[in-house]
Amino acid sequence: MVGPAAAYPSLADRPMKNTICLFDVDDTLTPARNPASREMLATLEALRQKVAIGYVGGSNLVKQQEQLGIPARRPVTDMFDFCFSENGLIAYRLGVELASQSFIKWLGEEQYKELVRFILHHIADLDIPFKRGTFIEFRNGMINVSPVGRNATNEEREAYEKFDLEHKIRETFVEKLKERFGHLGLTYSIGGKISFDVFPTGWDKTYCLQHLENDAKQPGGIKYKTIHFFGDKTFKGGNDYEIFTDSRTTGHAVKSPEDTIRIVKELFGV
Ligand code: M1P
Repeated sequence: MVGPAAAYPSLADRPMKNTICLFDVDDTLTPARNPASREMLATLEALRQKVAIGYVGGSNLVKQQEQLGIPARRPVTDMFDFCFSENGLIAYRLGVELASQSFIKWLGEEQYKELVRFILHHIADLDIPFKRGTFIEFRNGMINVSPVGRNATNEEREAYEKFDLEHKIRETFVEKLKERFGHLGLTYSIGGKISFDVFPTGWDKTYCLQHLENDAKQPGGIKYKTIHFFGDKTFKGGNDYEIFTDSRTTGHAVKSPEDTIRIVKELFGV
């Protein structure tokens, strides 16, 4: 999958055309916030000859391009049949964007401003070893909140994560938000190392499944009878939990990208 696009059978002509494999990104396809390996890219390419493939990530498309597209030297939207960024709030099928909703439209400007005011005050008062920049990242389907700031380097991310686990900074922060904004119907998901995602309840990774269900209703669309999902944060409270336990999917808990490759090879003989 490095360089120009390989040829794939059309979705209707894949040998297992009613099966799709959906992958989480961080620590499932790539090390967290780092590029995919050549072996992973080759495995995905081989798998795409047999079944439909897609990813469903909490992060935005820019980060998925960095982690998957750049190492393959291709647009990430060409590498998968389905690309679901921000849990599927940004969605592509065969490189074409599908209709999506927005967090800000759902919440409204006034309530959003109140939420931002509370978050930034809370972060300003936090006594943590260091702070960087971009404490709130505004995305289409969610906001991402980071006490240390999204501009932290890889080294700073590791250091912050250790501090956070020991001092429960994010956990306490989320409790306060739940207390203060319980009426808003928001979900807080600690999916990564330095931040947590905030989105309307129900807009977790299961959100992307509606795009697959809609596919069957389109002319020439496919009914996906078997949806394999691979993720590392499949435990309760992890951001893969809901889709992993959903009755529409067959869930696979993985420990690392190498583990994902092993399971895919065992299941599909690629
Ligand atoms: O994909 C998991 C998470 O990855 C990032 O988290 P962090 O920077 O804290 O490691 C974020 O993009 C987050 O939105 C996402 O859920």
